[in-house]
Amino acid sequence: MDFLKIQGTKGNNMKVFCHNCGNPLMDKFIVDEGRSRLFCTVCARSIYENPVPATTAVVVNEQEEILLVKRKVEPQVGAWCLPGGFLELEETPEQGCLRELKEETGLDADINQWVGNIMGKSSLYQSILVIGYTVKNIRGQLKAGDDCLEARFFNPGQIPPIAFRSHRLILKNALEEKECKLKPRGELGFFGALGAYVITDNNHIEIAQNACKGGAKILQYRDKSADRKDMLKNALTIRKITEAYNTLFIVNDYIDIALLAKADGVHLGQDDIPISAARKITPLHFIIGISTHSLQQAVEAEKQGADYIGSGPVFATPTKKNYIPIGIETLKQVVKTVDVPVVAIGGLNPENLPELQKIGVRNFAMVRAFQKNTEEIVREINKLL
Ligand code: TZP
Ligand code: MG
Repeated sequence: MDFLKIQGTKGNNMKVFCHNCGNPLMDKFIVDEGRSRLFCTVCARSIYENPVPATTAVVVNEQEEILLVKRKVEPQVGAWCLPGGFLELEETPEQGCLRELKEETGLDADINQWVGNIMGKSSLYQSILVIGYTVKNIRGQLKAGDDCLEARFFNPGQIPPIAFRSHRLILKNALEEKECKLKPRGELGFFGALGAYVITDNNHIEIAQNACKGGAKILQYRDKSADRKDMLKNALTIRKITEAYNTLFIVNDYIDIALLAKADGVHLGQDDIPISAARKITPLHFIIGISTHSLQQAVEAEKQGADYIGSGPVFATPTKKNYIPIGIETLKQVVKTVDVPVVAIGGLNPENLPELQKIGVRNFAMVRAFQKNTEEIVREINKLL
């Protein structure tokens, strides 16, 4: 039995001292359970670590706008999210949800419907269980309070990036409910513009590290040379890096590696297995993106349920040689036609992005342009938004 250190093998946020008697906790193997648990020898019992329960409310007004609050406290100060917060001991989730709504926005409401339980990871609380509800009979005067800097209704087309994955998924669930007339959008739609979509080519780990440091919201591990065993190792390392920076992690081509590394999603090509098949073996909220090379393919990919589409190559590129560039005109049609996020790709560099911005592109995938000075380039591109 070893005394747990503050920087223990179980992570920085695990309990170190017993909350009953204050004595140091140990890591003890519990034979009956076949696993180790934190244990207090003075109290002679296991001390459990559990997810912290929180609730959140999806509030849609008569104009079909969505209520968001700007955070005043860590984590993610200054970012927008749904109203909500932690449960108090004596509350039901429904009561906690309505209390948090009142405290943060000044509004009263009634619970309409449960719309999902999502497990969230947290740098401060390790693991949070977020319980989501839609509400009805909204009343009162909108006024930011408690731990919020601002409370505002947003048109669904102009939602700013939402800080927490759990909130994005709950919002997605809520908007997909039949009685809601708002057009459902994928999780990525609520992530706001992605800006720099970094794709690795060589030096995968270094590029991932620098991309995350520069604030990349999304990173794709694309490895055309390593064997699968090494790919899995790399993917596991990249998962750790991206997780620490709250960067979405997508694996190119290989669903098995994406799943084993607990990536957020996979990027498929036109010749890979269809999205419907991929959905059967991936978790509910797994992101599936797909490369498309024409307007027709883009429309079809959306119909098949892609969470985002790659559209390109926009310009000729040595990274994908045997493809005829689709050009700006087709890309413009794609952006106008499909509702899921469109990621432009192929021959992009910081100089030609303004041209793409003019036709409404907000997500820029690049391979070569991120191979050097990754951190600076990511910052430069994300500043465009
Ligand atoms: N899919 C369409 S173009 C492309 C891929 C993977 C390569 C883009 O590479 P680069 O170096 O950014 O032009
Ligand atoms: Mg591929």
